[in-house]
Amino acid sequence: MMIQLRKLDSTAIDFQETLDALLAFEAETDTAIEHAVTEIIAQVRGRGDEAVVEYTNKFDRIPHGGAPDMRAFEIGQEELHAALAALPQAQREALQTAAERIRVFHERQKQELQGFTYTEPDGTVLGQRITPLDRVGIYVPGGKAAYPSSVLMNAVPAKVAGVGEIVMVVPTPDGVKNQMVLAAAAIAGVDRVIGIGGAQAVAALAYGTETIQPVDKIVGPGNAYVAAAKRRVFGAVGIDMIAGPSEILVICDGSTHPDWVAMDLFSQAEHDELAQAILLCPDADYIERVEASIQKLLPTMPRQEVIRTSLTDRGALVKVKDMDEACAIANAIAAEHLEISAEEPQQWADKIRHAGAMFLGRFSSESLGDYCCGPNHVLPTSRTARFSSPLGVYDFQKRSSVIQVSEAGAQTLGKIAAELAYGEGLQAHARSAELRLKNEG
Ligand code: HSO
Ligand code: ZN
Repeated sequence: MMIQLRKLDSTAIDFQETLDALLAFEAETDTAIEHAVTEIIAQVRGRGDEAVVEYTNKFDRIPHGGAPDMRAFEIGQEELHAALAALPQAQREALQTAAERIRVFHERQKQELQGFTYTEPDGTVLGQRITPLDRVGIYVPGGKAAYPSSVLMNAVPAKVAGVGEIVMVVPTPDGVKNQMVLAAAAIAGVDRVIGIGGAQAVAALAYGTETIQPVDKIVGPGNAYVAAAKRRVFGAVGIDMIAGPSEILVICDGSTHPDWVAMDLFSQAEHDELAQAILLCPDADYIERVEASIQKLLPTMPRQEVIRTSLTDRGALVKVKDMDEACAIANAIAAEHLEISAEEPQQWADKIRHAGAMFLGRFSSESLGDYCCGPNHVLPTSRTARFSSPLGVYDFQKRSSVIQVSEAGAQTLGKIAAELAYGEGLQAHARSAELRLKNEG
């Protein structure tokens, strides 16, 4: 069956309107889900492990009458390492190499994130200290969307940041454990893995139970229940982001093999019916060739139905005036992934300001970045690259200001502070500063 592709021309009068409609994406807030999640969180806060065990037995259909208590969900280090040892060698080595490359990249990131201090002439010392979070929870979805690569992308930066304890939760629907996910946890050095999921796992991580210490931040993707739970517990703990469907925007000058571009578009479309894959190109003939490649290659893809829906509902092949216009449109879209598949990509990359990750040149397929280049694949989606960044070491650290005022500094700063404090009507602030002035006391 031929696929009907959306073809747009940037010179059409309704182009902007069509593009805006195509980009609009808002995760629906389903009130039934909100209610269910509120109840689950309340139960876990009130009854701790007992509630977590009940929900897990029920929602994950734990076999043999369900688990009696939380201990049954614990997945110990021996089991993680056994899973790693049992992987086919090629898979184990790929996972290990990917982890090492991700680690190297994030070590670099850490070097960029140093604290500082400076001393003023009167001896006052000011600075900023960076410290890792004590405890982090990583949510890993169960079933089909359980990506071992995402375990590495979440856990490795936390480890590099120096997080004290990394606790991973992963549901085991029907009691089935994803061995590659466990192996990835072993490689990344996750401290504890618990086979629970859903809103009950998020609540347990956020508020703690008899057997789970509360964490300081919860990261990782999940279904609508998990997303709703993360939103609800935010404030009691930090969260990373609520990730939307994957997106790829390819800018091509027409010099790349059209099959390559078609497959790059597929690579994100295959994630999800709601994923978005868009091509921007100044060459109309080339767009025809990419379309032909899409028609030719789609029937060969195991996930062709997902790809078909994604491309038909949210995809587009866009004829632009020139590469400059392509860059301007790319900035407006602020895609999660931007490929610049062009002869001399750097000149165009210099014009890009908003993109989660940029893939420059025709050899940089986005899929390489998903797995093993080193930079993180957890990226801002739904146009949030305008104001947010890839997941990184900095997400597992926080900053503290450090202030050590000298006696001389207290004289000059004390007068300024008192002046402002009186202005705000805050007497105690003013007096606290003034008591340190030499002629007061
Ligand atoms: N492209 C996804 C990440 C991923 N891809 C995991 C393959 N596995 C994030 O948008
Ligand atoms: Zn992907």
